[in-house]
Amino acid sequence: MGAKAGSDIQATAKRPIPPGFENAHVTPQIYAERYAASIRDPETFWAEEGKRLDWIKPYTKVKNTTFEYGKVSIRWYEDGVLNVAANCIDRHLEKRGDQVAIIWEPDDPNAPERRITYRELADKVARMANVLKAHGVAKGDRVVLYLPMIPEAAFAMLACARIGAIHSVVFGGFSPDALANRINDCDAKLVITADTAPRGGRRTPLKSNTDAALLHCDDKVKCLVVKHTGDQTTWIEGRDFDLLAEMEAASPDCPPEPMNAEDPLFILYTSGSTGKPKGVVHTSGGYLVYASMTHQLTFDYRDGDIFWCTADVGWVTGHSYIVYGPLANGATTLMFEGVPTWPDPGRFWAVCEKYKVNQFYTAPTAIRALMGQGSEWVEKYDLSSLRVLGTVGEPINPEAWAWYDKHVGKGRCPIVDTWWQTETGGHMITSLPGAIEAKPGSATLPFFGVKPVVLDPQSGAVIEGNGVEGVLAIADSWPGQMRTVWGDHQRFQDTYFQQYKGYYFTGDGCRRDEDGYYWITGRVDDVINVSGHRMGTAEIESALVAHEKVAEAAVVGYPHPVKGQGIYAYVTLMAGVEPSDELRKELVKWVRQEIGPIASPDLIQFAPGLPKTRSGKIMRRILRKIAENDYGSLGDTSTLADPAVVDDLIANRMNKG
Ligand code: 6R9
Repeated sequence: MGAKAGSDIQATAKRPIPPGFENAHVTPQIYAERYAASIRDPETFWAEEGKRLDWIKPYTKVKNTTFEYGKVSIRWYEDGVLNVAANCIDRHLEKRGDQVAIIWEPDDPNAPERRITYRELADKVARMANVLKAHGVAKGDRVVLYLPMIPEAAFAMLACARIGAIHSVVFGGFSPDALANRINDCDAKLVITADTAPRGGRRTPLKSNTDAALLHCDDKVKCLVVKHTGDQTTWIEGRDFDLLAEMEAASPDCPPEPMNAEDPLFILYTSGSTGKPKGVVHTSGGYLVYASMTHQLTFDYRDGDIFWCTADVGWVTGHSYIVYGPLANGATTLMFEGVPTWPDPGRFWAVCEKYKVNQFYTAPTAIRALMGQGSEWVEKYDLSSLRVLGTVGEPINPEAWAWYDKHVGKGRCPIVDTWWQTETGGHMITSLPGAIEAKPGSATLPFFGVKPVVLDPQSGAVIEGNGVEGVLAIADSWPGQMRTVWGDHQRFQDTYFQQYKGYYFTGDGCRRDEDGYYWITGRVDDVINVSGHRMGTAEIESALVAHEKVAEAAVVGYPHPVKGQGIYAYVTLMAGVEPSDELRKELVKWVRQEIGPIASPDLIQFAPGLPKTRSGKIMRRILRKIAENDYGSLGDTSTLADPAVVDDLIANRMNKG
């Protein structure tokens, strides 16, 4: 990919902002003025925004950041002292103690829902915090959460924040091995899990997965178990403890620990282009300022609104827009345990109707899956409460956008397409309901304080002007930025600041159209985006080669109608092993066990050889083209050690259109 001249990039039409947003938090004029101010003088801008939080000791310094490779350091509000849980709970009690903070909708539509007020939230979180303390968890210790989508997941995050412990949530779909790796990487003292996690009528055995994981961890790691479904589990006396029972017995009084703005709040593991997931570290002050501000402005959140983000708390979207952003703003946040298509494809809309949801935030993959089931599932429900719709995780194709707009939003709800990453903490490029006109498929314009730049992928030179294409980087820091990779600051610098000196490199390609709108074109590294989830191809490859029958593996993405990208694996077997459909199934099962169901290959092609350069590097470009069924344009194959392997790969390709 190189820089392109403007002429071949068409500017699509903007959709006018629907009526009713004249008094939005951000209007076109406010956006223009405040955005300019945020770039001109970030110090003053963020000094003001920092006041949205309650500080135990106010900051006097605001921004102290450098992107200089070798010296990368990011500090915001660095002499301020606060407590994140106090900001999400205590400060709301006087005004809205009886307001519902969390609505919980269970997987089973016939089971009772839960409504937790801010006062009840305060009680639960303090009790859980005291239980953690009683088990020896102190400020700075790591706690891993491996939980269903239940309010206890939010309580646990906030309980950690209250005592200054650092949480690391591991998505319930990850395998015991993946869980063990994360527990060990951050050296966690304790794991909080549940007996089983119901989803779509099935149950994931979280506790037995945890048992399996803990076999690979230090004996000292304790396990607190939420008895959620009542399913039977094994129990190891002295290691396993009944969390809900201990909370009952604990004191409801737990003073919040004063934390420096730069003390870590959480670690969240994310896939990169190398095999080992990175522990992305977010800290307390800047992260919460940014999560709170983006939640309020991107969704035009107002007091009394019911906000629903359908993500899992195991991903950053759940952290920032189910828990921290909404609760910092005193919002009512909906937490859903189920899936969009169970018991039927009307479930999302039934939930919207039931709770009169005002803002609804989901992923394009869910929209595509529901679109495929027909609009009659939407039409059955009263969706008149909806005001703003959002998407996140991957580019949204214009067909899915149009369907979402017409059938869900009835043409009266702005759609915000929010581009951001685990690393960025909150929205970076997004439309704003009352201020930025949408274009279907474009994330539109930068949020306050964000300075995107398009770089030439080869030279790294900044490409100025509109109607251009390149890789997306950010020129200066913002408060929600990750601070480091847990235990490996060098890796942090190498991953994000080495290739393009002086910039934060996002790993995404993008174009900026004639109107200055940003269009994310997808990852430019070996990361693929499957149903809005990031997967490192290297991770799947190392799982495959760990199988005794596999000699070599290469994994690439290919276009998938629902998932966005599917996982295509080329596998070379050990000498003497015969390829078979049975072996394909065995390998899929193997990867599910090693990493988790989200990493299951969609297509496996057995290949006698992989295309390699003479120096032995696998030529992924060629494998990608074949997986995309686009082998007519393989480009230069002259550097291949053995060009004949390509013919075999094409003849036996699995995706025939
Ligand atoms: C929040 C989240 C980040 C990667 C990112 C990009 C892709 C996210 C997008 C989008 C196009 C959007 N991505 N939002 N691409 N339009 N609105 O998803 O974090 O899991 O870390 O993934 O997802 O490729 O680099 P994360």
